[in-house]
Amino acid sequence: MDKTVMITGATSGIGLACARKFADNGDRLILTGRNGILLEEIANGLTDKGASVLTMVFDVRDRKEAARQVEGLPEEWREIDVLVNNAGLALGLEPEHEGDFTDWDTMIDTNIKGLLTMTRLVVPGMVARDKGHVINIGSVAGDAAYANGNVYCATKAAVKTLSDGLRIDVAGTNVRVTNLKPGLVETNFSNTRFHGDKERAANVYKGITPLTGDDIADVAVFAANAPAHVQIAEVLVLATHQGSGSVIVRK
Ligand code: NDP
Ligand code: 8X3
Repeated sequence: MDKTVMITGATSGIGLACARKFADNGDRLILTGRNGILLEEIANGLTDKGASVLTMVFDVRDRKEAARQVEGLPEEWREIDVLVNNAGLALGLEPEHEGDFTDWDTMIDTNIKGLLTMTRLVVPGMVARDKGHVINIGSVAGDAAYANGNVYCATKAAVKTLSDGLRIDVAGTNVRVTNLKPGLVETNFSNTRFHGDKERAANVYKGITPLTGDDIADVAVFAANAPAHVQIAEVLVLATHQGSGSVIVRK
């Protein structure tokens, strides 16, 4: 309740679900994304329900713009309590030796470097105030590679290592770090991964009841509201008929 929560990539899927769930929890929201029109629509919908929302339009890969906007936050929005590092994507599902250089760069620049940029910009304030929480959206894909997942899996393995590293580095403070690792969540993720091939994207969720963005957002809100001495360090959330990143039993 009453926390200021910054969510990156709040225009879709897990980020949007987090925006709604943290708003329901009575928190103030800083929503970031690339699509300013959509972001504004989402913010208006939440404001109509009584939430307090600020929007920021930038690409997490644009370090200068991200810094300009975070450093230019209005006084009353500067004390960020929770950073949800959610913006991210997979592009392609091909053997590593046949992958696309541009897709690789985009995943690395967004999932690793974008997350690091936001952490670097926001966490010093948390440390100075001796209060805060970083929730990184990792993935089951970061626990072990699956066939053709190579670079995406590596970016999520990096999210795990960066979460662990940050947790160690702020252990002397009251700042908490959570690596929240979803399994199969039905969002726009597969559409993006398959460059808009809707049929291929739909097949990912065939024969199994996938997780929803809300399922993941519930865990994020729970972690953020745990008592101050409790640090939910890492959570793996799988669909019930999913055994691991590569074992999915379809009916
Ligand atoms: P969606 O595609 O539905 O949402 C991704 C969000 O990230 C969108 O708002 C998108 O904005 C934003 N985004 C992507 N690139 C950038 C960027 N460079 N700068 C700013 N925002 C950006 O997918 P999900 O909700 O599923 O994905 C959210 C996170 O969850 C990702 O980190 C993903 O890796 C992770 N995840 C997803 C799982 C799944 O099965 N769906 C499972 C495990 C983890 P835009 O529309 O402008 O691209
Ligand atoms: C998203 C989940 O299994 O499609 O990170 O990689 S998976």
